[in-house]
Amino acid sequence: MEDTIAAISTSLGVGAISIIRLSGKEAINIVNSIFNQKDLTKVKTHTINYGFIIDNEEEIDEVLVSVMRKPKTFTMEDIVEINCHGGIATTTKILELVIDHGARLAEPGEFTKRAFLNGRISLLEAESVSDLIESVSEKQRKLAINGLNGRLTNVIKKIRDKILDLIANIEVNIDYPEYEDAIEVTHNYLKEKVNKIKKDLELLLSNASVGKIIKSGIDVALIGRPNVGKSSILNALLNEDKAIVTDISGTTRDIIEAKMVLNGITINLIDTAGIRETSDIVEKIGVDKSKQIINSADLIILVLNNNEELTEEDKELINEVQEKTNIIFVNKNDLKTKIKLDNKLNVIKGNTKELNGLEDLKQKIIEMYNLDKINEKDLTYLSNVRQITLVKGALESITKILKDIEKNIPIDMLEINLRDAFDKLGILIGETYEYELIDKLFKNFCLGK
Ligand SMILES: Nc1nc2c(ncn2[C@@H]2O[C@H](COP(=O)(O)OP(=O)(O)OP(=O)(O)O)[C@@H](O)[C@H]2O)c(=O)[nH]1
Ligand SMILES: [Mg+2]
Repeated sequence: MEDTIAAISTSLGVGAISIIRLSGKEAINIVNSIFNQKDLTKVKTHTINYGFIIDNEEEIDEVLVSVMRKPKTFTMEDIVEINCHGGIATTTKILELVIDHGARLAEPGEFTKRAFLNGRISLLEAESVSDLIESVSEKQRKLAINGLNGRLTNVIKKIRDKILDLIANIEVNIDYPEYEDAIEVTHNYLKEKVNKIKKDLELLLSNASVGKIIKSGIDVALIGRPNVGKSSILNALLNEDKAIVTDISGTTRDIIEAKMVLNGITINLIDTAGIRETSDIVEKIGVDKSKQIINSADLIILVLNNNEELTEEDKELINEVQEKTNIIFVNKNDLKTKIKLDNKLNVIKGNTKELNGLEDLKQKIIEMYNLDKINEKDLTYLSNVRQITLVKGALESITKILKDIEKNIPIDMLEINLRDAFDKLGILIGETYEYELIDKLFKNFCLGK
């Protein structure tokens, strides 16, 4: 934190402008020593200054230099940004110069890490910065900006305050039993309050699955025997010839992935090798991969052939996917119906020759995931595994308290679980943290941010 750090903050390539950013005590002095127009140590804060970057006598580039003194900056340290002409040669030359003059090359995410460590943003907000940079869709962008404006942090802080209130009241009861103004924390009182906290946490978790969908999309796998038309369905959904289609069983050997968008949500389509017993080594590897995908995908579309009777393999697959979120698509309904299915199964029929049933298939996905109801105005969603795990942990502790209340366990013994929930939510927003963990978290950021 003592070093002055520097990095190229724009993406490195050909472009009109690039920005080299410095943060730290020496930021202004360092840039001043390679700037020829005026004394940057004397300029007002938050000003843009025209001049040339020089290396001894040689002019390197004509630039605009933003000088921002602490504390009203992103990192709460002095920040200088050099706007130079874009392109690899000029930008790297200027970066080399500031490093020669005393700056250290920043690690990925180090600017944001400093913003967090100096108390300018919470950990959730910091994570949103990287989400924002990585956003490719409008919904992802909105999710990230809602994290950045502190909305989610505030929701968590409010829940923490409720827990802290309870802890404080219990402590007062224990330490000052004679104090009459204090709220008497009874089992019933505690039960009511803890139940409310439980509901808050549950709501966060149920919203989290929506956050995940917005961020990473839904993994949808096409599974089935060879030749039933999985690749044809992939192509029809995408409206392009992405996968090879032939009438030879075992055409698809490897996983084929493609993206489509439904109601603004990314659908990661996965076409797989047809599942059957085979002695062909390459095909067998593909079949094994298909079986793994059944377990890892969010949604399985099991494809059956309308023109054939059910085989043992079909039956096994039908059984297997019942335990997963699934849709059964009976393909080739342009041909004579030979398949006989249990009426209880919920199926969609169609074919890829006349493009029949494919809109129904899309509609079904929209319904299953409520994609038409995702409300981006109020997106306070937990958006990664770290966040979800901590909220789950807090919920576990809170649920334990409710069980202990039923067992009539003395109030002062319940406090430990309240504290545990409080701590977990503290780690979530970064109020308490381990340095190593923070280091790891910020390493995922891009350079210069
Ligand atoms: N009549 C008819 N034929 C279809 C339909 N869909 C696919 N086919 C044909 O069925 C054959 C197999 O199609 P694919 O899409 O390659 O089948 P697959 O399930 O990907 O097969 P593997 O990759 O071997 O597992 C091809 O000859 C397609 O033209 C359909 O809806 N109706
Ligand atoms: Mg195929």
